[in-house]
Amino acid sequence: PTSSIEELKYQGAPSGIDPAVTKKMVDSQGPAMTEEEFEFATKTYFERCAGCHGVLRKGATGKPLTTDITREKGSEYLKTLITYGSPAGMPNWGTSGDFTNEEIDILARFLQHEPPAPPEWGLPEMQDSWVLHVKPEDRPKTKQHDYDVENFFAVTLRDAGQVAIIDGDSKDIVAILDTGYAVHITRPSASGRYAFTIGRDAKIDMIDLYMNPPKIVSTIKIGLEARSVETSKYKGFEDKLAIAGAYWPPQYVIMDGDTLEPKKVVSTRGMTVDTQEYHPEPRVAAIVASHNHPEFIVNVKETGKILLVNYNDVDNLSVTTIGAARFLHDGGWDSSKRYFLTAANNSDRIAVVDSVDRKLVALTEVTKIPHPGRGANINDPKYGPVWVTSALGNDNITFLGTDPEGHPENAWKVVRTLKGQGGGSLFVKTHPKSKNLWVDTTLNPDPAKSQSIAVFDINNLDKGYDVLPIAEWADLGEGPKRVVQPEYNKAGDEVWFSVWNTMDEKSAIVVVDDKTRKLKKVINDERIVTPTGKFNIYNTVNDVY
Ligand code: DHE
Repeated sequence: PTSSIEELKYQGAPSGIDPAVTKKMVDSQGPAMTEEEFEFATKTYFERCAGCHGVLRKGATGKPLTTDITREKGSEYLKTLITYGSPAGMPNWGTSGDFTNEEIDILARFLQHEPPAPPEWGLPEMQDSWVLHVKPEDRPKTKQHDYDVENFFAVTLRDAGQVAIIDGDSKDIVAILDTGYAVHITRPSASGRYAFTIGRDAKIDMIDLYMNPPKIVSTIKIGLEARSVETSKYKGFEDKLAIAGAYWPPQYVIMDGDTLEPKKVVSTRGMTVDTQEYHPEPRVAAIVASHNHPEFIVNVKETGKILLVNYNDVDNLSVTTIGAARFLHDGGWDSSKRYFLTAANNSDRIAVVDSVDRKLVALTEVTKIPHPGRGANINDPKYGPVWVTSALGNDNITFLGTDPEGHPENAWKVVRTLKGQGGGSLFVKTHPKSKNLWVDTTLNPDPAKSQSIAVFDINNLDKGYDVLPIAEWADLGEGPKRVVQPEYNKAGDEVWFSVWNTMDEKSAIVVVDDKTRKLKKVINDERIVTPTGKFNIYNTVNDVY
């Protein structure tokens, strides 16, 4: 099956970059344009096109649109392509009614001018943006409330630009905090005391979960657009450092773990892994903290390289560069936390990195557009320890053997493929104490699938799945109500789902009893607006999934 519109819109979500900050360049070599037209096109390009074609139009999920190509193709060709789309995946922006003919004409001319570049964002800009609201010495010495912070959930309220801190035991909303634009993920510090939230606008908020109620103690903007943040977890470095990766400018920054003071900014611009051509915009995707060395593992999307950034001596930074495949996106650990498995989603491969020996051990072929989130680790009754991913492009749920010692014949091979409800899946989840494997189908065009969840019995995988109507259980009324991202509580006996509705409709979080698979609680407080990712502190710190 070809990609659905939902899938394309997912990869092409609006950028966090404010078009007003770009350098305007109506150059004489492109077709005539007014300043207003150029401004309109710049804004529209960031909102609709940059996610796939890149800010500098060098191409990523979408084809390159540099002026050497676009001028040769000319206005008529570009207008037709934008209007009708292409079988290769370009949406039909004209016939869908998204853009008028006049707007398409402006965009076609705009693409024949040099791209307006957003500014760089180095240490001085980061330092200027950095606000230490509460200094470490002014923070409480002990926890100021009776909640168990390890069972807190940091919940992304995407379109509200907020994070909700919800207590997993009582289901109380302990705090709602204003964070970045279209806020994306939260990762806790190794002690579990601090939660670091990053917005698509590259703003990081550091939340002190010991305060009553939890508060933001430091804020920094590490670029113009970003998706990932992580903290140091290696023994002796707990809570010492944080790292964030940016989409624009393409770079990562290492910060002080107590204050977010920026220490070292490193560009990811460079050569692609395969053709070894220069790429000016290799965005930083997932980052995980190694448990085996004082290292951050950094996925660089467009160059297809995985960097092992050793933070033992930040002034003499040593980086191991592992060649994998394009375009690296998300991933997680195997159950032993030695091997990092990550999706190269345009190569339809899973790259496996040995974090002890610092090398690539496999580049396993899977089916169309793997999207694991952090993946799910299961002890397969037949194949032993395996790591599981679902996919955007088809209904396969793919199991990779992860036990080179106990089951060497299965290691890094696809040992089992299950059929799920359909494509458009974003996340899978299980827990070491659970017998369930949960698979969402958030972006499936069929509402019956996007609003429900498939659950497999790990001890009887061939039996197929049951479907739980999560959105129906939430009983919210109108709207798309997509069910997204299963997440366990600390005890591993409850699983939480977001029912992600639009901004003007009601959303909720649905809590399911893991043993009985029955509804346990609907958290439908009106402050829960557009919930998506949920990060249980204990499970995220300890990489339990
Ligand atoms: Fe995400 C993780 C990038 C759209 C929800 N997302 C990630 C990571 C990256 C990423 C690089 C890994 C971070 C890490 O582990 O360090 N996401 C992107 C995109 O580029 C993309 C495709 C489009 C965009 O422009 O942002 C995108 N993501 C989305 C959504 O539309 C989702 C579904 C809803 C939302 O909140 O925006 C979404 N992404 C998530 C979630 C995670 C995530 C919930 C963390 C999953 C986990 O369990 O760790």
